[in-house]
Amino acid sequence: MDPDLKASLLYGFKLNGYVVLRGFLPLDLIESLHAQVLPLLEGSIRRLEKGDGTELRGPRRICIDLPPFIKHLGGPLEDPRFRRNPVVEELADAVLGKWRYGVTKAECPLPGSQFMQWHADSDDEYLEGPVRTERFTFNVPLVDVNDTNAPMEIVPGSHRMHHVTTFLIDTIEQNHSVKLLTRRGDCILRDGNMLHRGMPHLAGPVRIMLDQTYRAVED
Ligand SMILES: O=C(O)CCC(=O)C(=O)O
Repeated sequence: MDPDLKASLLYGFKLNGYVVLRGFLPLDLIESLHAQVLPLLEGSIRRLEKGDGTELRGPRRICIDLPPFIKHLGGPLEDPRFRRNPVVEELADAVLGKWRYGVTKAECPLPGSQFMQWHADSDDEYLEGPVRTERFTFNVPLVDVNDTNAPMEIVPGSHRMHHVTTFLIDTIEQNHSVKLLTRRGDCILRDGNMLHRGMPHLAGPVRIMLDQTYRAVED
């Protein structure tokens, strides 16, 4: 990767806890990923309609665990530009040092889904150590994301503290949050410890967003 671009991306990531990579993946790849995930989502919706809520992260928020499908279907979801993107992995090396692959999911808030609670993707064990980037998430939105179809909202800089009293965020005078509005091909890299939440889906296509996470490996 160009060293100036790398330095700029790493600086943005360190400062804010995230960077948006504009026009990072080609449209034909995004379209083929969407064509592969849509029938999986339709299956999940049918299961939900029959009363199976096991894929729900919240009301009308489906989260599909992709590896079992990738194992059997292969296809675009196996494309190294998503699963093992060399630019993403070069940045993961710089941020995490030694790492392993984490989850591979599709986050799909359906029409009618509401605000999630603010949260960080960290567990109790993380709270016992120093604040550090332990989860590095590569997000690939498969549709254009605007104000109405459930953008992710984040609090820049919030990756630099532990989150144990997150509920207090609703008591402060102003929260300088940012909605991540993206066009197809734009991707996001974020520190899992940064506060974020899904916003309501009010109109437009279902917001399908892929996650490929990387986890730091402690020596
Ligand atoms: O779907 C979203 O916008 C939020 C996803 C989320 O909260 C997460 O990946 O932890």
